[in-house]
Amino acid sequence: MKYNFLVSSAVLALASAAVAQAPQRRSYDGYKVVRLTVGQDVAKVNSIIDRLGLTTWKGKPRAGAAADIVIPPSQADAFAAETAGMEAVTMHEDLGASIAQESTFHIYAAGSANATWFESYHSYNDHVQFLGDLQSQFPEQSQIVSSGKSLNGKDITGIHFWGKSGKGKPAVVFHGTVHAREWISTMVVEYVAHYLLNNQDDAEVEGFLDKYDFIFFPFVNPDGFIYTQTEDRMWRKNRQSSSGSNCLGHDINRNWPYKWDVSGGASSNPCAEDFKGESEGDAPETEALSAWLKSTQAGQGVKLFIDWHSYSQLFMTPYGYSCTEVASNNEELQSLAKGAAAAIEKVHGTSFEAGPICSTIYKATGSSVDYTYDVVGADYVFTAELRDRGNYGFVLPPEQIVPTCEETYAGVRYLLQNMK
Ligand code: 0X9
Ligand code: ZN
Repeated sequence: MKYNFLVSSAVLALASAAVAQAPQRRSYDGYKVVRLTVGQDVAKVNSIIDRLGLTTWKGKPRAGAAADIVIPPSQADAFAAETAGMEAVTMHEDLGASIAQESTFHIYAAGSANATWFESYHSYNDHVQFLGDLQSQFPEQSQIVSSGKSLNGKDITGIHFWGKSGKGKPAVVFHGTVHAREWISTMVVEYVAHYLLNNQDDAEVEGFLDKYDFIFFPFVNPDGFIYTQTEDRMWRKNRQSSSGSNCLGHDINRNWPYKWDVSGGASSNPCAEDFKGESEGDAPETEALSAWLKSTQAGQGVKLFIDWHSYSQLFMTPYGYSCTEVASNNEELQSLAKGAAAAIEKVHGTSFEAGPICSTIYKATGSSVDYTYDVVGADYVFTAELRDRGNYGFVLPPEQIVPTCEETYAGVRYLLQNMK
């Protein structure tokens, strides 16, 4: 059974009286999302974006790249006129309609943490219930953990699981939903947990669980995620205020206390999507997670860390803060990233590019990967941008959740098979 989380209150009432109606979110009805080929016209594209007051999904336009631009109905004609003759493809004809379709969640019956979960997106409360249910299906081999509290006091909930050999082994740590709107990352982290726990009769999976502990946090940014379901589907940051500004939100992936001050990889403007925060580590989420990672490293050790994002289909390695600094085990990291990308592609033909963050996507300072690699000292550190490459972007249709999870598991499996 399904209910539309936001649009159809009648269906909602029929489906289950116990499900509260969510407040109306910001409307994106009639908004288009267009991928514009920038080429060498960076200044021109920037000027169009600024003059028409548009937003972009993947940072500022860069030469030789594409810009994914969100256009309200009121600016559609002006945008078409200004970009006449330029190469452009429409990603969403009507972003509001795409969001409505994506927000048709299956009803989750408590206690039923099975594979049908991955057929739709879900509310935050259902996610917490699902994780608890998954844990209670494996009470001897798992526990629910918290790495601390979000700004609004939500636990950063994780599931820690291990095999028959018991806990305390080197940890595989996953982070999902760092950026609130990247819903597919939540599903992927949960899928890998669900898959490993439910496939222990497979000798390979049993071997993985005998070798490592797995500690997965599907929501690094619970407040932001809730906000995408109640107020604005396109929200990215946490919900933190900054002195002297009315804009909210610190970008958790620019706030980690390492190389935070290096210029050119984050914004100092509280209104920007990549606002670094007022001081390093001032986001409660970053503060909690950085301390948690350090203490986990000091205890059982962190073998593998992956920060899951979307979209662009990239499998990346340190560093983000510098395009010239090279990770000390870079050769091995590149070989693993390339191997993971190849394994992913084999499943459904989805091709991923592999390489260091700074040269593969862009310079990013204060990011989780650089901190976890250099300060924590984890052995293998990656960040991935999941599907797609720009057909749907952040609003990935629910039909793509399962295939995305399946191929991502193949990438994870490659790493688990090949790490030393
Ligand atoms: O800008 C980012 O933080 C990441 N892209 S996203 O569209 N998902 O926001 C890329 C930065 C590299 N990733 C990490 N350093 N983890
Ligand atoms: Zn992201």
